[in-house]
Amino acid sequence: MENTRKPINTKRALNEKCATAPEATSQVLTTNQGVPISDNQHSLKAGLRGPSLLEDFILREKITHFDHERIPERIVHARGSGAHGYFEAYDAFTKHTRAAPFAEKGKVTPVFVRFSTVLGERGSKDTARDARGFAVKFYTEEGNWDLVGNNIPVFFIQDAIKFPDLVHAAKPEPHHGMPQAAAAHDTFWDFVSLMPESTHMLLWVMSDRGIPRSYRMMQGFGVHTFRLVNEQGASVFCKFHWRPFLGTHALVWDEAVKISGADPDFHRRDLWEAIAAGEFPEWELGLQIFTEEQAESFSFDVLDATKLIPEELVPLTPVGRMVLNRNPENFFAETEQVAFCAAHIIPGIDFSNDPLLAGRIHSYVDTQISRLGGPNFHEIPVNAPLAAVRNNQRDGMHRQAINPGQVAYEPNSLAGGCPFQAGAAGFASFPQTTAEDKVRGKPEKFNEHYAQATLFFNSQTAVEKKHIAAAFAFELSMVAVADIRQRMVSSLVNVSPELAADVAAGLGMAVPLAMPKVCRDPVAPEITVSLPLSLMALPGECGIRTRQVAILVEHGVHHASLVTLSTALVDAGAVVHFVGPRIGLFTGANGADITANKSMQNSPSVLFDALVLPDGSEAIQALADNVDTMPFIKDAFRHGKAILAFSAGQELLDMAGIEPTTDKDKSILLAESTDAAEIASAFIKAIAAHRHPTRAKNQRDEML
Ligand code: HDD
Repeated sequence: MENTRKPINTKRALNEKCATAPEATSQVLTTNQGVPISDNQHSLKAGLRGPSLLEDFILREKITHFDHERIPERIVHARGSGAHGYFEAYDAFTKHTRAAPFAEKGKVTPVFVRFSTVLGERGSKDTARDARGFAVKFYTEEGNWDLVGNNIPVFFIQDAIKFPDLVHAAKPEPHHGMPQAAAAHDTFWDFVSLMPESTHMLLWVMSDRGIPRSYRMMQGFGVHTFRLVNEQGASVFCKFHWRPFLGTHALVWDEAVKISGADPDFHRRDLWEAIAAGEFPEWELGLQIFTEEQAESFSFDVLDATKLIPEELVPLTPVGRMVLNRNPENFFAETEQVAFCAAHIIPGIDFSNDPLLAGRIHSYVDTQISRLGGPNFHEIPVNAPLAAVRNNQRDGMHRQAINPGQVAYEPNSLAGGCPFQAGAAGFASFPQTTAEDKVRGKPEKFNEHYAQATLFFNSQTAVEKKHIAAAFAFELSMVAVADIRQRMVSSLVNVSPELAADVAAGLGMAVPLAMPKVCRDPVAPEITVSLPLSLMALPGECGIRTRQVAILVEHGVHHASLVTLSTALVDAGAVVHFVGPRIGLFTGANGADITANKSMQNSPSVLFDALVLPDGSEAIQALADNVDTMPFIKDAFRHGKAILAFSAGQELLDMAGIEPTTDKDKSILLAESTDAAEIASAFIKAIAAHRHPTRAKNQRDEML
């Protein structure tokens, strides 16, 4: 049967029929049977003070539907945010794949993307230290292709059989249901300290990558080695990388913790507001293409998902860009009901023998059956392919398609043999030769657990190393059982004695002996440093589009300088907020009004990327008297943000104990209010540098 449903981005007839959008006019309220409802405020009673009646079908329908509104949340990645968009191929990439999105230059394929944290429940905070899911559904004319990846290119375990144990250890502990959205507890560290293959991914999660600034500012990775297969049936191996055009940026830990209180929806809001404002996030898709022969020569096994391929060995080939340009219309219908499945591939893409991937191919379809209530989840609009669906699968819970006719089998003659097998035009698995015994085991290279963890650590800048050590020390400080801490630090000795010493110092313990290694005779790694693994080592200028700038205001501010500065910031793409002791109108020194759209209570400085302290002595006096002002300024400083202080505003810096710019730190700028136009470009540059972790030595700390 032909799938007659309309494309995913058009309004469906059913939706239009049921539309009750706020802007709808002349539409009466009805029951789910379409019966107009005269009174939605009172249940049916026998007399005004009498008992409610069982016959009130309107009340019962409404309450029954409400009782069943919640569906099971995802077992992992429950907390997420999604958006629609498209992928555009830079060029035809048919040399290596017949996959539809890469068929020709400029080809556009619709996508739906869902970003997520892994551990927290559906209502948990966005800024937990965690890996982030990065799942992309491509609606191609050859069916849906789901690239279900993370913002980290490696995984904790090598074999899917360990996944339930990993997740049980990491999720809230089963006896008391704590902690929420955090790996900082005994069972997680017990498990990973007994599972040295986790070490490489631990390094990534403890690095700044575990606390991204924004979903729009993270990389994405397909993680596994996949195959690309071309029209002639020739195959190469491939790894998928998404790179954000806004750069890859992180929060600092204290900031992340405070944001989770100030705005638990921080990443969801950021994504939604950027798209709503027309600031569409973009990523470039780069592929690492390599042959089986090359793979054989590497010091690691490309089927081991705890290993990456350094870009020095196989550089990225850019093949296209992805743009997210439309927010969902309904969170539940789209973001919650979207069902990603690692099994969803299309002709031109195939699996490798990665044993982690093999388990995923089973797991995702299986989980959707219970999460979305049956085997027909592919009919939910956000999951429905644009490609026609024609087969003999029938019935089941929540079936939407009305399949006409007598025939639901193949082969048949009664329906003229339709639908018939596509033959060479259809999906055919790559005919990889297999001729080995069935075993439960793994190749020797899988036993090497530390070389790439060391590579990652050694590739970081001093600040990043410090953050990694601090994150390990923090997480392990939350572990009650000393033996677990000891075992984990003994594993870190194998990564780097420097790291182990820092973590041990942070925990007030001696550095233990190195944990014995499983792999006695490792192959020497090809490289010892890979700069793309660091967020800070390579220079990158990504501008200030969508960066949030707080300008403190009070009665008596110097109005003209703020107008000049904010105009320059907005022209450069930043979002400027006037933040007062309350929202609403303030009168500037010249009598002109300025409206605060945020208050220091509803929006503390952790929600902004940069801070401006205004001129105007009356305003500065009032701000100095306000209990919220010093924490606002001190946090902005502590979190390495660009700060600009005009004339009298510099007194607030003094009061906060912050000394102005030194050679080391070009991010605390002082200016006369008359120089607002001149200082704007230096301030924009300082904001574009994202964070300034190296503050002056005589201040609170050398590296933040
Ligand atoms: Fe998974 C969800 C990513 C290993 C089983 N996974 C899920 C999501 C992402 C990933 C991004 C959320 C998709 C969404 O937004 O709806 N998972 C990964 C990556 C892995 C990985 C990058 C390793 C490379 N996962 C993995 C294994 C298994 C699963 C080994 C099981 C054997 N993952 C699931 C799941 C989930 C899931 C239980 C929960 C909800 C869902 O699938 O739809 O089936």
